[in-house]
Amino acid sequence: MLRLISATPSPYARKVRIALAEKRIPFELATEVPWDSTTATPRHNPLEKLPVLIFEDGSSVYESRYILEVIEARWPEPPMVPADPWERLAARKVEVITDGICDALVLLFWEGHRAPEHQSAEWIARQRRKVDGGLRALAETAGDRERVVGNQFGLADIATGTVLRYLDVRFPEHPWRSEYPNLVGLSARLEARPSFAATVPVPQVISDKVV
Ligand SMILES: N[C@@H](CCC(=O)N[C@@H](CS)C(=O)NCC(=O)O)C(=O)O
Repeated sequence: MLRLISATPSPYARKVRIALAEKRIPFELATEVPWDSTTATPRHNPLEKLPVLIFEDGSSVYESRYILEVIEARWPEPPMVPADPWERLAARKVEVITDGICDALVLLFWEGHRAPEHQSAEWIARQRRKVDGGLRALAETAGDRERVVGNQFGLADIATGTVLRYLDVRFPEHPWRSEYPNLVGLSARLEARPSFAATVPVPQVISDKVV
């Protein structure tokens, strides 16, 4: 059986879990803390990051965007990526934005773990600009439509829904709900789907010293 190395708060892993659930692909969920030395992640990904999708023959793929492409190629139904080439590019652009927001949020999360005297105000401001710029772009792209891109649920909805819920988990003080009411409605609709409800992110305890 397929195995997915995942972490409960990870927005990257959640994208993959949702795609697998939407396509009804059975898999074994291996929940790990990627920051702890006990994780099996480095045995399957030289970059030491999860998610990692491990096939029956022991081979693996990593990097959430790439994993989603592999899943789409192997299990095309129901499609998560639009058939129309321009819509497909638009959906992938949304994923570029949401992954960029997540990357900046992860950097902010770790900067917040440093002693206050070692934190860089400039670095924090730089990452916050990326988060806010990305959210603004998402809100503009989504508008008030039912789906972020096109008329069918898919990659752009998965990418948008996962970054918004991750914000709630790690940065509950972020004012995205008051700033972007259209994203609030979108997030609520997405979280009502069974694939989202089954993968609600929760924080993990990290035992190792990371920064
Ligand atoms: N670009 C990667 C990001 C994955 C990522 O940063 N995963 C985190 C957990 S949410 C991780 O495993 N971090 C461990 C590390 O960077 O050493 C993806 O989309 O898969």
